[in-house]
Amino acid sequence: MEKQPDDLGKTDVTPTYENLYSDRSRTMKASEIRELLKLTQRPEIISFAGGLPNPDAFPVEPIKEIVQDLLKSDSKRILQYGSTQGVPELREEISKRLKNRWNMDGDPDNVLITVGSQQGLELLGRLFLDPTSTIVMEAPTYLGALNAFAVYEPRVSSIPLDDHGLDVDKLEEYLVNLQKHSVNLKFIYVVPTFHNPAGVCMAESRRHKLMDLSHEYDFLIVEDDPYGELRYTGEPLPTLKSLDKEDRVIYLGTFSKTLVPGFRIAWSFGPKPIINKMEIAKQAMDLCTPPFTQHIAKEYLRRGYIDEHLKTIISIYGNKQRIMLKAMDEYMPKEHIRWTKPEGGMFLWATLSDGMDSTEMFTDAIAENVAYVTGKSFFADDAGQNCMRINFTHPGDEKIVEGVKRLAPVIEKWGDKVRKMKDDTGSEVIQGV
Ligand code: PMP
Ligand code: G9A
Repeated sequence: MEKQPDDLGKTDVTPTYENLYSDRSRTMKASEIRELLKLTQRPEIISFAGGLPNPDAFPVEPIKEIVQDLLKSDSKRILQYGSTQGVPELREEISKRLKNRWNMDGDPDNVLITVGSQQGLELLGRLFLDPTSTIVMEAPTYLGALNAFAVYEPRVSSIPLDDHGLDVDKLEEYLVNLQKHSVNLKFIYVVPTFHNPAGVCMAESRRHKLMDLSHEYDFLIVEDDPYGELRYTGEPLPTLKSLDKEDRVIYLGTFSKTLVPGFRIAWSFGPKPIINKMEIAKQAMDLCTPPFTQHIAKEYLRRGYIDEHLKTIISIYGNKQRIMLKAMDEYMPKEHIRWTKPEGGMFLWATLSDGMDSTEMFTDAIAENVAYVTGKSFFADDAGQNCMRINFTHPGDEKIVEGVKRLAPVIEKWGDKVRKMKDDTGSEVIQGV
């Protein structure tokens, strides 16, 4: 029977609104990680997917203490609107910490507080990118950055990385070529320390070379560093920003991985003219980052709690990484898979044999109640089908072992299948990176 309009004249035909959306909105893409988070909330699934901190390690007691104190002493301020650039005392604490801990020169006016560093990425896209712009990203790269920039439709050139980070020689070849074609490069986006998704660090010599290239070829560098504090072994490396003598680096830091992501407090630290312009763009976006969580974060730093907390999570995450690496070693079919062994961060990056496809395998993995992020999500083009990202910080220790045990037979099954196909056709299946 045909549906009749109800009393208000509405029918139950759902409108699509498609003809109303802007051209810009058509370039928006759902984030695979955000979509997976919905799926992996099912309790039976062991998720190696999201880059989530472990909630058992959240510093609940010190936060409770600070919230109570602040509500008593400063409620009129912490519950009010704040300035767009961010709470001055928090900017002060952050600039001091960047100087003392990482030798990065600057003052509170080099700092803009943002709603997560994800907002820093969005603001940079908004400020710098047009459809005629060219940017360089690593391959693979952080998928949230790909999505943030894609809305502005830049041309993305991907330069591969290896176990020592971005291949700066390949970058140089690319830059020489770019100059021949008079292309103006806006910026290069890099995650040099405990890369997301690859886990690797850019070697120190490469960091120096990248800074030299930025000078020679005149481009900006966006250094995204959510994981730099999470080192389990090895020696610290200098941030690019600390090597920056020409104000070319915009450094993005965040409390999401080192304190709690629910505060949504992060910072952009860069040249004052760029920080000012980002502030203006942010005024139209959200007026200000919530002062409430900014004040809690400020107090957390002032009371000196952060270093103790870092010690705790470094010990927990380092242990989880060892458990993961041991389980991988014990259960994974090594003829079909190899993986990175990072000195910190939150991820392993696994590469499967040529011809295997982590997207095809995904349904089988979910049937076994285990999840990861497919490799192709981290590339601007169609590369990475035979890769996957595996997080080790979020699951409980026993779940890590159990999850690897569930994933290993799925990989074995698909690996054997692809090998048989190659044997039957007598040919190599070429695919992916
Ligand atoms: N950049 C990178 C490389 C990340 O891994 C993340 C979070 N996974 C972000 C930015 C965004 O972090 P947040 O918005 O929580 O600060
Ligand atoms: O989207 C999120 O929840 C943040 C995590 C990012 C990632 O998994 O890389």
